[in-house]
Amino acid sequence: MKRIVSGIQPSGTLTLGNYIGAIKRFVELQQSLPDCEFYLFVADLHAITVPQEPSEMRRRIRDVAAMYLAAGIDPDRTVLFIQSEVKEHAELGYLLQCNTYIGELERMTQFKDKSKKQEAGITSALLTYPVLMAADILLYDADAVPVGEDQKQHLEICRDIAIRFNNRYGEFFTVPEPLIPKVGARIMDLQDPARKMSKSAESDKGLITLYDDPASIKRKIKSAVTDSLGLMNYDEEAQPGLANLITIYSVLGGLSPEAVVAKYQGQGYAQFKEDLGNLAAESIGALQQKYQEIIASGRLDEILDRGRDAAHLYASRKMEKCKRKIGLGRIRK
Ligand code: AQP
Repeated sequence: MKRIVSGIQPSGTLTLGNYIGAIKRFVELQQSLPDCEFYLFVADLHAITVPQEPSEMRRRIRDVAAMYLAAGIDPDRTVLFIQSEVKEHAELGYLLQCNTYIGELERMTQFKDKSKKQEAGITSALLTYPVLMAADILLYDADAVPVGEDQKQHLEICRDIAIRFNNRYGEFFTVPEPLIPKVGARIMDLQDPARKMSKSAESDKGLITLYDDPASIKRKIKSAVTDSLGLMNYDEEAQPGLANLITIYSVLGGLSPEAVVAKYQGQGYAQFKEDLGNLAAESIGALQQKYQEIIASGRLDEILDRGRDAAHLYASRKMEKCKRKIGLGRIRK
């Protein structure tokens, strides 16, 4: 049976970018692929590669798990768990580090970007982040990993690590394929369309969070940077701000970008922005309502306990075999 694995870090307040590029996509895959198994986790070990306030992060871990369920993840079809509760992630991460080169990690765009932003010391874990991500995926023999465009490079290094390990020790890890959506793989910052919308951004002006109220959502879309051409086109090069808004409309409204352009052809941007503001406020409002229901239901811990146990069962078996392949441990006489 094919297996699909993905995760999100509780490193900030979830954004519309996380929803469109990852969460919504995962829900759609779960609905459209009844023959696949799904593993989904809250990547708290990844989040601490940069400084986090402990109490804030503990709250966010629950929030991310609840938001997955609010978006439509079915806990009976998906193993939903917290990464740090399955110790094999860190354990395999170390073993894979022994098969990864510093040079290839230093080339990672996200490492370069994040280390530039850090004022204080850059942790070694920020550099080895992609190796832990490879462990998250290879531990469960994932066939496919749904991610946004920004994670494509990390998935390529995961594939390289798996192939290298298999060449050295014999076929062992499944080499995963990235599943990147055609539309919505990279939602950009509303104030700076050259930068992706990121939950750890310094200012929240250019990002819509999944906890924003309707008035803020509409205001942020109204003040989103576009251009002075006044022409309704889907052109990411010449009109990146507008193209980003068209992408958001397209995904939330279930229309192709071309259909959105046709719908607003000949009109100024104001009407389009107003309608998009309403659409986004409605979509996020519905998500928030479901989120409140999940929190109120008191089911979250039971779902996460069940997920942890199922993930651990799979991961511990894989880990034991992996150690044997490498030659760790003793021969029993
Ligand atoms: N702007 C985006 N557009 C589309 N997809 C996105 N993703 C993130 N931002 C966008 C996808 O969301 C998932 C979550 O990734 P993550 O939490 O592991 O880390 P990230 O990719 O680094 O996400 P952020 O929001 O930018 O977090 P910070 O600020 O902490 O680095 C991934 O599938 C990602 O592709």
